[in-house]
Amino acid sequence: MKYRISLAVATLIAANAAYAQDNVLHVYNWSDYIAEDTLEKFTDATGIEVTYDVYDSNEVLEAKMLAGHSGYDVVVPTSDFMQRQIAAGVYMPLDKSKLPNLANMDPALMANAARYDPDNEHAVIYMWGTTGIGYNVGAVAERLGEDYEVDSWSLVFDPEVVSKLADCGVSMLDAPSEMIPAAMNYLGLDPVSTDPDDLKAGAELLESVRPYIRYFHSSQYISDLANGDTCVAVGWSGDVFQAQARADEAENGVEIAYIIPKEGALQWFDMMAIPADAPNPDAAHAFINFVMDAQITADITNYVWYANGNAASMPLVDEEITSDPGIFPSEEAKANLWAAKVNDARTDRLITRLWTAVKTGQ
Ligand code: N2P
Repeated sequence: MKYRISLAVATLIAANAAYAQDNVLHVYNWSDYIAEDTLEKFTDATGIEVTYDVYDSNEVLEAKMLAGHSGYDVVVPTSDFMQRQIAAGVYMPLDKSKLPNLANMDPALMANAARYDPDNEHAVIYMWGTTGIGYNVGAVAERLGEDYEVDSWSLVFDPEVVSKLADCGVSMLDAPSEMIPAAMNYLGLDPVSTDPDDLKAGAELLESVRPYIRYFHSSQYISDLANGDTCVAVGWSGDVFQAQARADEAENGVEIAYIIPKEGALQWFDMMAIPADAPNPDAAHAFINFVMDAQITADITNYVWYANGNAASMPLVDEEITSDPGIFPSEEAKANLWAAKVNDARTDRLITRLWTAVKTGQ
């Protein structure tokens, strides 16, 4: 009798272990990019446990995807990087029969994303935003004067201006494919040009302001801006708004603002995709479908302050967010936004080389 009970128990444990294994989803997403309760709600709804890791760089994600066997089921590349990764066979086609919430997505935005992934075969929009400038209103006014209008990339690219801000801390994204084009655009060059001379000119501009930059990093600036440890950051729209929200909450007297500079800015789309070798593609589809629920996506936008591609979620997004031109740019600002193009390998190598020189100052 004793034996039979323990056998039953052993069988149960084994079955449970197998079930637990099947019911784990591995997500790899950008840092500061999800609501506090999204994963818990997903587990409650599906019984699938989630392991969640974060990154703050497309290059880091790309290296993992190209190496393969990442163990992830859902990842979130930016669309231009994704296009190259799709070409390398990194992602599986989505099974749209498992994604009924696709009906919630904004057709115009999905058509935009389809420029990188025809028919949206491999990915759906997670969030989108711009790469602009976050700044501490008081600290900047103190150094440049109350009347100085912060509306231009000159804040970080004009040595005369940025040198006056160096003491309060200026940071830039460690994102070569975004920073060099921003510099090119400021110089009046086409930001998506792949002409090596244009790229070099952008890098030279960055090198000229390098002495005034405290650091290059793509996630640390949120808390630094919020705490008043830095005063200017080239950063991603929602991250700057998160810094603003944190400062407001802390009531520390720090006022953070975000601008899309008048010369224009990069507009990017981050996409949910499933690696071709994902261990649990069923759970991955379940997760992507869950995120496309109108309320779930609205909850994420309301927490991370990024625009999404989900039309059905819009009525559920806080008015404070939908009415903010830093998050949903005006028609005028939209005309100046540019979209990244996928780079060929040669251009990519040049950008990497130039960026190393910018960062190390040699
Ligand atoms: C979230 C940053 C996501 C924007 N912290 C980069 N595409």
